[in-house]
Amino acid sequence: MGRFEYKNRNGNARDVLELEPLEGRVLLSGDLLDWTVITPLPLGLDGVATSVDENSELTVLYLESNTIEYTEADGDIFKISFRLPGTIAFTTNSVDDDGNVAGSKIGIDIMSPKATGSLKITDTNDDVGDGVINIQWLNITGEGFGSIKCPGDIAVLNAEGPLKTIKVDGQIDNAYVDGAIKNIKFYDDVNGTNIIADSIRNITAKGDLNSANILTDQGGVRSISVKGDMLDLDLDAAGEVKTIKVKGNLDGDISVDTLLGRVSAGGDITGISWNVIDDQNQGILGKLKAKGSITIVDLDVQGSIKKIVSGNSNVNGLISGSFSASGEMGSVKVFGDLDASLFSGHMFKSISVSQGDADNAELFVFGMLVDKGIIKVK
Ligand SMILES: [Ca+2]
Ligand SMILES: [Ca+2]
Repeated sequence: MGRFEYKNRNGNARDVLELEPLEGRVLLSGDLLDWTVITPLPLGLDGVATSVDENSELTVLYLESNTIEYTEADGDIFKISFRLPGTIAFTTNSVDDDGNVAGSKIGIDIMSPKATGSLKITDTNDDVGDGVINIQWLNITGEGFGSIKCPGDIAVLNAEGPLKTIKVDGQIDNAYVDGAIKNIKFYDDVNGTNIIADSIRNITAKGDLNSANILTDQGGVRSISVKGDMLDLDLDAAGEVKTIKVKGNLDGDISVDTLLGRVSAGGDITGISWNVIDDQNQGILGKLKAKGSITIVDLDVQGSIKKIVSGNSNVNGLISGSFSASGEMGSVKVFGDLDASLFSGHMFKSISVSQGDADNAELFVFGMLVDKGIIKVK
């Protein structure tokens, strides 16, 4: 059985059985009894903690500088540097004989009184280990944080305030941010991530970004840019989503308030349910464009659809499913078959089909089936 070890903020070691310190802060990992809890001193104004207490039998690590080395079980040695006003604490399941942080799991707690500062983790040796750090949690309490750079995976990221930049080589399984996120950047393929924040400015992925659940509950998302595929997306934004740009295929469900600006894919676009919600019927789907086909079971805009394009003069791309605008349906351009049911509460502006036919298409205005004669089939 493990034990809890802790240190007061003032640096005085306390008896391990006393769980109520007179002052200061105690870190406990209650559900992981075999973990050693390391609580370094708060940093001075120069960002440097000052002392190492050797007098205690407790395994307590005090930071001598704003950088520590962390050795992972697979041999990786990471340099963890931070720059911030505030305090940082490391919790790990192992500390070696020299008092260095080691192990296969690490948890990081940051107490940040200002929304600035940075945490940067770098692999110091490419020849040992897999280069991936395995962070169990990154908790940020306080008014927010600046930038985080992590060559690996973060199981849980919790932040009480806004975050400026998060860059990860691996993935974040769960991010709960009680504030806005400015930038999230994934450098490798991601398969499974939950991100909940007030709003997000930019999400970029250098590879695939699959099985992403993205929820913004106070605002929207300005841009999502994915170099690979974005499959099994669940995007729910309480505000505008201006741009979604996917180089490969895009598949998933999308629900936004008032505006879905431009959505484009270099391959196919598929989905079950897409919604632009606006009680005033003033919502807008700006442009939906796939180089391949667009198949959405039910796309519903409370407002107008400006433009839908599938395929191009070199690639056939059909449109199928149900596309509904309570207002005007602008331009629908299909380089392939138009197999969809199109609904408009106002009027259709232009529908053109080339490289295919409209034999299976249906048009409805005010819920009434209307003649397909307005479709220009070339
Ligand atoms: Ca390494
Ligand atoms: Ca590793």
